[in-house]
Amino acid sequence: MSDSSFTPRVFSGIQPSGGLTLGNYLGAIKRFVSMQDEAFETVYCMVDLHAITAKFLDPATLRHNTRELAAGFIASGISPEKSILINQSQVPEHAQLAWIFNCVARMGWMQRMTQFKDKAGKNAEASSLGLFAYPALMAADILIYHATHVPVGEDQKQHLELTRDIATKFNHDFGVDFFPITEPVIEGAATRVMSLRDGAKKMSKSDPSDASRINMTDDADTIAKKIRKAKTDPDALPSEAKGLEDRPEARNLVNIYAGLADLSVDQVLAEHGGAQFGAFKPALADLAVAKLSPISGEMARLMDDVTEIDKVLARGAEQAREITAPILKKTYEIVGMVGS
Ligand code: AQP
Repeated sequence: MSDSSFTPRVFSGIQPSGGLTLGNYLGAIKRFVSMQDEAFETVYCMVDLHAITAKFLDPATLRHNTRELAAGFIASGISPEKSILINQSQVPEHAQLAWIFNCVARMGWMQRMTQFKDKAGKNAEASSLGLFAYPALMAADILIYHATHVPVGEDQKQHLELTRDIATKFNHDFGVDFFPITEPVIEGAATRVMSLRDGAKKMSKSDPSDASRINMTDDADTIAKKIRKAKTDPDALPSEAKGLEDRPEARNLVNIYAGLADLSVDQVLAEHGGAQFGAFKPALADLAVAKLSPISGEMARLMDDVTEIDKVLARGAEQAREITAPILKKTYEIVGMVGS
C-alpha cells in the first residue's frame, strides 16, 4: 500500500469470454476466496467490457457466460455477504475513469504490453482499439475502488505494473496523493497453469482446443480423460522440484496437483517422486474430480434459475457505486471538469 490512509481493499476480475478454467480457479479464484476472510474489503468483478475486446460474442452467449462466471465465483466460496460481486458494465464509473486513464497512459507504455502482442498476433492492425486500451480499463477497474491489493495470476503482472505507473503519473501530474500504488498478490503453487497439450502455452478459456484445458463445468469423466491424455514425457517424477526444471508438462501437472491439494511442490514430490505418469495421472484426476465436482454441481444449481444471480449482481452494483461515484467525482474535480 502506498499510504496508510487507504482502506485495505481488494479488487480483481475475470472475463466472461468463455467458461471458467482450472487456470482461473487456481491462479485467481482460490485466492479471492481466502482474501475475503483477511483484513480487506473485497470486490470481485465479471469484466464484461473486457470480454468484448478480442471479439464481440453472440449477445446471448455473453449474458450466459457472465451469469455462469458469477455462479462459479459463488460456488467456489465467494460470499455475496462478505464480498461485493459485480458485473463491470453495471458500474459505469469503470468506463468513465478508463477514459481519463486513456489520457494518462502513454502510447509507448501500451505498445510494450505483451498480452496485446500475444492476443493481436500478426494481425495487430486489425485488432480493436479496445484490445489495445484493455490495460487502461483494467487500471480503472482497480483504481476506481482505490484498491490496495489485486490477486492475479502471473500473466497479469505487467498490467499491474502499468496500473501503478498510471496512478503514479496521475498523482504526480496533478500534485495529489489520490490514487494508491496497488500491490499485486501473486501467490500459490499454480500462479501459471499451462495448457494440457503444450507446456509452453498458458491454459486459456479461449484456446480453440477444449482438450487443452479443464473447464470448471467439465464432468468427472471428461476431467479424467483430459488428464489421462495430457501431454507428458516418458520419465518418472523426480523427488525434488529441481528435477522438473526442463520438463514443462510434468511441472505443470505437479503444480496443478499442489494447487488443488494446497501442498507445496516439494510435498507433492515427497509423496509421488519416482512414480510414472501411469500412476500419477489417475491420482491427479481423482483429486481434481474431488475438488471440482462440488463446485460444478453448485454452479449448475445456481444456473437453473438465474434470478438469484441477477439479484446478487444488482445489489453488488449498488454497493459498488457507493464507493465508485465519489472517487469518480473527486477525479473529475482534480482534472477540472465543471459540475463536479
Ligand atoms: N492459466 C492460468 N494460470 C493462472 N492464472 C490464470 N488466469 C487466467 N489464466 C490463468 C488468471 O485468471 C484471472 C482472470 O483472467 P481473465 O479471464 O480476465 O483473462 P486471461 O488471463 O486472459 O484469461 P484467459 O482464460 O486466458 O482468458 P482469454 O482466453 O479470454 O484471454 C487473472 O487473474 C489471470 O491471471
